Amino acid sequence: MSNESLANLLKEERRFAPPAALAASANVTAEAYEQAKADRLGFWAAQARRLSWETEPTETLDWSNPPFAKWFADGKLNVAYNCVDRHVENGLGDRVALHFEGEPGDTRTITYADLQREVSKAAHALTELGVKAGDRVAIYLPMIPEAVVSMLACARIGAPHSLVFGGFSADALATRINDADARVVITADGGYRRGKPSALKPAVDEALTRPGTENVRSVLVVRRTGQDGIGWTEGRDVWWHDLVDRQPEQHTPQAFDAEHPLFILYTSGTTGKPKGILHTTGGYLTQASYTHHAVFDLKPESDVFWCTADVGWVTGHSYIVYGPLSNGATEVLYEGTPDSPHQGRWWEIVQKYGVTILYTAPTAIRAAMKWGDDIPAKFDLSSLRILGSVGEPINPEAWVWYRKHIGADRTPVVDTWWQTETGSIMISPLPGVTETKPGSAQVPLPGIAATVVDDEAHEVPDGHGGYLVLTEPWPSMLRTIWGDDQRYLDTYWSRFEGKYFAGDGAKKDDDGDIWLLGRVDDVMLVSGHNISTTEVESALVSHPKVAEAAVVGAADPQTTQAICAFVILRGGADAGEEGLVEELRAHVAKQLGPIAKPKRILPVAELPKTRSGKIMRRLLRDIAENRTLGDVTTLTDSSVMDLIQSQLPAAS
Ligand code: 6R9
Repeated sequence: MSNESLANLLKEERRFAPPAALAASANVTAEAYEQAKADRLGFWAAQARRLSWETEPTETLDWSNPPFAKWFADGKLNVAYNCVDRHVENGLGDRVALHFEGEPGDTRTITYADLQREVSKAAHALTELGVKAGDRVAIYLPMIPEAVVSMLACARIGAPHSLVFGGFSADALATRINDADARVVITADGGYRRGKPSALKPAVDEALTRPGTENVRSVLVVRRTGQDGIGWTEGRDVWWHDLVDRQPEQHTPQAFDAEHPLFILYTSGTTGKPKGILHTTGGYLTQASYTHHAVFDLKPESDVFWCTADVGWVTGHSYIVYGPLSNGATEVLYEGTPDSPHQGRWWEIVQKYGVTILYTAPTAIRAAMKWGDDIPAKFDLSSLRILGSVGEPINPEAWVWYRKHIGADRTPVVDTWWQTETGSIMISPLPGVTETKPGSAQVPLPGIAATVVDDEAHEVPDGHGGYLVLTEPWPSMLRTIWGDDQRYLDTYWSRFEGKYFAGDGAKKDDDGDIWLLGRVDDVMLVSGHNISTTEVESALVSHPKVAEAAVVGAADPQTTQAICAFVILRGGADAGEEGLVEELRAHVAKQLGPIAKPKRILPVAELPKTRSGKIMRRLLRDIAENRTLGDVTTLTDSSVMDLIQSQLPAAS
């Protein structure tokens, strides 16, 4: 990426200091950066002591065979014990672990003592099904407490889980079952989506007819919707309430090696078959736990934490299950969508449970902006004290809207950069320390080494752009790609020698703070200039009529690529308004310079997104270049593409 892209840096001068009271009682202060800098491994060894080990590790990092890391290798621990039992033993059995809110409005309150019983029973049930330490279990469930219980039950018996988003197709499920060679699948008859039951079990039945899934001997089925017409294979399928409910409520956890596999989670990437990202036990839990404590300043006795992600996304693994529960948090688990039955549903939940820390994705914030400021204004959101964002670069306008309309212009916003591969948050402000900048993830956390390099792997000076790299191993790093060490080396460690290549473009501003610019595959080349999709999108979103934008480079005979923007307008704006497109083009030119002016701007009603809310620019590129659409299996809603195509002006 050339330095040319720098000319496009959006000028963002707004700054927000941490609230004084928060800073005064913050879990982590500026000192942590100093400590970690002076002794990085000593710092992580100290964080590992946040956990209960059956055998304390004496060794912190074994990097003798890079990039295959071993953290805390001679230590032994049980993850479920750390997330559940130890809190009960510490007298916190009555503390609420999960406030579950189902989409139809049904609720369950699950204390740590309840969770201990449920996880113990589920662990016995899996053992009865023949699951042993090391066997893989696929989990294909809606956002219901059994998803959390299943993950912890697997961890308790050392059986790595592999979650597949409910809503992925039978094909996607079959590929993942096959690759991990899963022995058991945990699913439900269905879940609720937008007020209606939506079946899950039929996809499992179909997946299990595909070659390569023969080793699945049992399917454990939760009854959630009670819907009819659920197929049943005798001898293979078993109801959760028949098997789990009759198990003993006590279960003795066994300690596993720190490097014992904890889970596999598939990321689709842009090409090729999905990559099974492997995470292990001690290092993963150390960093998930520490980052949750540090970035969200969690006070377990008084906070109510809510991460809106699906458990099938890494964000759900680390910040619904392992981080919060290892810290003894009280949290909300919500099954449904933000707009069902009304567009204020999330804010109603914040009010109802007194949520103090909210962690969500830019896509949800931009949707709320589109629906209008008056909706959150109807609810009491005064319990909130910290807001987090993850999943995509957050446009400065969306950041400021989030702080103002959800956080009453009072709460810090922490923009957290990380990946399935990194396991936990890597780059983020600390809410009691960092003066925040809208749109920037800013600084690597204590103990994390990240920077921006140029094509030749040289660190760029402040004020320049390039590629984001991680220069030292970290505890929750992926250990490999399941079954494919070579692909692990090729994908992450071959681009820049000795450095982890994250696949994201980034730049450092004049203060050395990091700004993420989107996936490098998405960077556009226009008349010899590299232009980041993120910056053009942020410029568009800074126009009062635009709620959301997705920008792609489409092949162009004159300029190599031409910028093509798809925009969703804010509530009230009219897509047919005369001169609107010209007004938006001029706005981008003014913000970023004429080179970044989109050639085409197309107002649309929806954008194609993955289940975790990321815009699938690859599909928009197919549209912009009049190609047949590529793989749409990881799309939330495939009808979106038909909708967009039907809205396009003919042969423009
Ligand atoms: C946690 C998660 C990882 C990719 C990552 C980057 C994008 C995530 C971001 C962000 C800018 C942030 N990403 N957080 N970009 N700012 N705060 O999202 O994991 O689903 O594996 O995606 O998401 O492009 O490389 P995953």
